[in-house]
Amino acid sequence: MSDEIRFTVEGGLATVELTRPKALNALTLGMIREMHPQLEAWEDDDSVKAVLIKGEGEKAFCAGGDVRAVYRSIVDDLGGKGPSELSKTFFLEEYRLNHTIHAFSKPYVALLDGVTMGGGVGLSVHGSHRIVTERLMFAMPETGIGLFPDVGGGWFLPRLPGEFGTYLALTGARLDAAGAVALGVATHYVPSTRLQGLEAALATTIAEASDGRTAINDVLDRFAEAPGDDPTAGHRELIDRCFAESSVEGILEALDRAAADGSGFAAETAATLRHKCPTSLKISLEQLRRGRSMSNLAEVLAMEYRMSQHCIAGTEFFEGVRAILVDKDHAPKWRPDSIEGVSAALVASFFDPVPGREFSL
Ligand code: QUE
Repeated sequence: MSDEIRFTVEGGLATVELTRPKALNALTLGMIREMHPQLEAWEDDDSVKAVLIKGEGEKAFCAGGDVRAVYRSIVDDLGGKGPSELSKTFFLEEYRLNHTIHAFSKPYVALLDGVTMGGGVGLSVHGSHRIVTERLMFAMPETGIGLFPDVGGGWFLPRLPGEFGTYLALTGARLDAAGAVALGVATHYVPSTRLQGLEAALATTIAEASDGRTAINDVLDRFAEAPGDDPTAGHRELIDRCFAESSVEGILEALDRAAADGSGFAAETAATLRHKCPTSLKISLEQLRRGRSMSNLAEVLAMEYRMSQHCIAGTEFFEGVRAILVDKDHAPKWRPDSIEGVSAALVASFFDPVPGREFSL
C-alpha cells in the first residue's frame, strides 16, 4: 500500500481511505491503480459484505482527478506540444474504475464529508449509497479549466431532475448537503459528528447480518437526519426553463431575458457562464444531450474518453489548469474567446474517434 491510499477490513466492512489531505485527496493514477484491483478482489471475497470509501482529514472527500500532475506530465514530456503517456492512461483508467463502482455487486458507501468535485464525484456518485455531511461542497467545475464534466457526468447529470444537471455541468455551481439530497445526488444526510459512530455501527452490524444490504440500509436510516431546507428549490423552475434551450447561446439569451425581468439569480448565472471556457461549454452541452439518450454508462464513458483525448491535444485544458491551479491568476485566455467563435465543426470534432485510443472496460 502506498502513502496515498489505505485499505482496511473490519468485520465484513472493507474501507478505502484517500490519504492525500494536503492535496484535498485529489486522485492520482497510482491511487486508481491500487484501488481498482482491490475493489475487484473484495467483490470476489465472501467475507467482505460492503465497501466504504472516505477521505482523510476534515476538508475534503476528493477534490478531483490530479489534473495538476497531468498538466505537469504534458509540460515535462513534450514541452507542451502533445499528449503525454500519463494523460492518455489517466483518463482511461479513471473511467474504468468509475464503471467498476457503477457495476459493483455489493453495497458501496461513500462518505462525502467536505469537498467533492470532478474525479471525487466519479468515485462516489456511481455507488449505491452516498452519505453527505454539513461540510459537503459538491461540484462539477471542469468547464472552468477547459475540460468537461467527465467521470460519467454524461450519464448521471442528464438523469437529475429537470435541467438541473445541465446547470451544474455548465456553471460548475456548488451543491450543499440539502441540495444534494433533494436532487438525489446523495442518499442520506448524516452530521459529521456522527460519522465515527456510523462507521462502527456498519462494521458491527454487517458482521452479524445475513443480508448486508438490508443491514446497511437499517443502520443508515438510524443515523440519517433531515438536511434542512433545499436552497435550490426556489431556482428550479427558472433553471429548467433556461437550460432546456438547445444551444449555449440560447441558454444565455434565456438567462438574460430572465435577468431583465428582475431575476438576480439569472443575472449571476449568466455572468458565471461568461467566465467559463467557451469550448468547454459547447462540448459539455453536447455531451449531456448525447448522454441523455445513451443506454448504459460504458457507452457514455467511451464518448467521454474520446473527448478527454481531444481536450489534452488542444489548448484549453492546458490554459485552464495553468490559470486556475498552477499560476492561480484566474485569468485564462480562452481560444476561441467567445461562445459564437466555437463552430459546430469544432464541437463535433471532440466526438470523433482517436485512432489507437478507444475506450474498453
Ligand atoms: C476543476 C477541476 C479540478 C479543480 C478545480 C476545477 C480538479 C482538481 C482540483 C484540485 C483541487 C485542489 C487540489 C488538487 C486538485 O481542482 O479536477 O490537487 O489540491 O483535481 O475548477 O476539474
